[in-house]
Amino acid sequence: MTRLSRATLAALPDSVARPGHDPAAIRTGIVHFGPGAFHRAHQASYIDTLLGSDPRWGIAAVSLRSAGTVDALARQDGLYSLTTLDRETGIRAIAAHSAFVRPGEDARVHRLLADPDVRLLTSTVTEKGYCLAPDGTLDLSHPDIVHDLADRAAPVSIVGWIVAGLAARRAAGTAPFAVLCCDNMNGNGARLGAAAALFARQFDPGLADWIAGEVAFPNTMVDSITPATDAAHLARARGLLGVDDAAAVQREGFTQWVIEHFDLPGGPDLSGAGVQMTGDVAAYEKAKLRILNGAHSSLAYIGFALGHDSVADAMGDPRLAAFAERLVRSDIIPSLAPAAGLDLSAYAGAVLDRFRNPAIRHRLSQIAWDGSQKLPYRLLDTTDEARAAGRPVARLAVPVAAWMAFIRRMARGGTAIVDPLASRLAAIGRTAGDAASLADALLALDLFPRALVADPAWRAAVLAALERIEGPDPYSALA
Ligand code: CS2
Repeated sequence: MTRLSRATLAALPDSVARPGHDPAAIRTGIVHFGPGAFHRAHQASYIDTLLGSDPRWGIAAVSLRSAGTVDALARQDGLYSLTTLDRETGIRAIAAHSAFVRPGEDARVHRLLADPDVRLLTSTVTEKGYCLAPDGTLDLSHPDIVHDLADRAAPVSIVGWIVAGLAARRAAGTAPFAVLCCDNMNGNGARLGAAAALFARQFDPGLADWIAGEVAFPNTMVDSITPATDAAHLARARGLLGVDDAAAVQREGFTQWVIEHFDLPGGPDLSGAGVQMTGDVAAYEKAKLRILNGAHSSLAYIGFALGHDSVADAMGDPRLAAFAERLVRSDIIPSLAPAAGLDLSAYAGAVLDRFRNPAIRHRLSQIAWDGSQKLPYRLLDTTDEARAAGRPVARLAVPVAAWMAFIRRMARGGTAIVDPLASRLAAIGRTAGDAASLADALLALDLFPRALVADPAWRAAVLAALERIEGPDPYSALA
């Protein structure tokens, strides 16, 4: 079968929405690191809209780790389909990418980052891709950072690349690009900006000061539930398009991208493309991380213990759905300060409804991996604040205990754990004895806030929940 490309675009069925611009006419104004499914389903769909009125903002897709996606995009002239799955299915052909850079093509990345026409650098490299320590600052002992400080011309980390690009621009007198971190971390832009400045400070304090003073790293909130592309989706896309599409993505219809105001003279009109620009993104970010991602991770770990496979399955289990609702309303919302224009209760209701979307098969395993990176922003910050404020912490302990049970089950079952701490987690999961020794060993990891670990009430709640989850009636942990 032929594949999606510029040549086959005109022959797609009428049901497929087309780009509002000529895909051959776009130029490169954005460099994106990590062109995985979430980027293609989210940021690139906004940029595709923007290109309808301004062809300068095509995206150069840079992959630092694997060539598969950039090669698939290149073979299709950058075209791919975005299917939205709700009560009705929608499909749209996207043409937002103008260049495709494989791992190892360092000279091309250097050229792109130095190009005065490139004004934005965006990234979705997942939480662990930023090489941050548990306190959120750059981990100078991370092997990728050690490598990049020793060989600054051939970085392997996003932080190394950002600083290499900014150093070249400063040396050439070119205005800096702005950096939009699009991963699910609290204060994502501020953290990445501080990481870049700290990296630069190791060898050039003047550059570090320039980065801190001149380069915009706005915080962002990104949201759209995007299950990984699987064989079933590739087949569905083929059916809807009549051609093959190896870069097809699927997501829910809902999408939101909120960015803190930043100055970029001559930069893209993102708000015209549906992005919400705001003075205070922190309230949105925190609400989204704690309510949506916190509930997601809770459903993933507890759902796994109860034998569910997808988020919709987990929400179809009345006892688990009721627990998620109580967790969100009684434990998570009280940790969020009221914010202008944000009705937290309505937001929570809408999020839980989105989880029920029967048209989406979002595997719990996709959410469960990288727990050591996700738990802090999603659940532990909430819990530690509840502890400090004297609010109950017992229910918030249940998903953490379920994560512990998940790690043990994976390790004992011989499944390779996906997590930057994989080898330590696997060793603990394989060798720990009773629930108390499993909990003790995992709570010694530095991802847990010290004050929380020292709180006897929380520790006892984690242990009680773990014993129930690993016992004959895991539902009893939801009581
Ligand atoms: C999910 C998120 O995989 C995960 O951990 O919780 O990717 C979630 O689907 C998105 O943040 C929704 O915007």
